[in-house]
Amino acid sequence: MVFPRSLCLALLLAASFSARAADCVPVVESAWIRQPPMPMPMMAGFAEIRNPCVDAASIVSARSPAFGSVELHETRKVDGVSRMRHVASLPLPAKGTATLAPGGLHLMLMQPVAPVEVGQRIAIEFELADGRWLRADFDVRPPAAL
Ligand SMILES: [Cu+2]
Repeated sequence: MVFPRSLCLALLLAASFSARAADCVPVVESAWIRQPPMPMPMMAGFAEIRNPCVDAASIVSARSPAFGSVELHETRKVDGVSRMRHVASLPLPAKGTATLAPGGLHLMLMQPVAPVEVGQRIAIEFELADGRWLRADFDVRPPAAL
């Protein structure tokens, strides 16, 4: 029995699309850590997390070998005063991007295991709700960097 060529092509395409959906992972880009202007027990990390996939995802935790504790935080102005709150999960819409930037969502990096120097690259991993992990290297930049 011979399949029409167009049917074969359709089956191949269907197979590759479903594999792509399952294998698709969000990507961490433009990742950096702002070194505090003076030695402090915590510093902030920023990045763009792009989700090129057809399925939405979310980040539920983060960790780094360079820090004892890593949390997702959001800075908000309440009555003119900047306050930070812990964020339980960070949604990554399908084909969308979540931005961690100064003044908004950020990674709070606490309990550094060693002094963090400008120019270093620090590995941070993000846990997705489905159990997969994203890994990224964060560039340490001087305090004035925006
Ligand atoms: Cu914070």
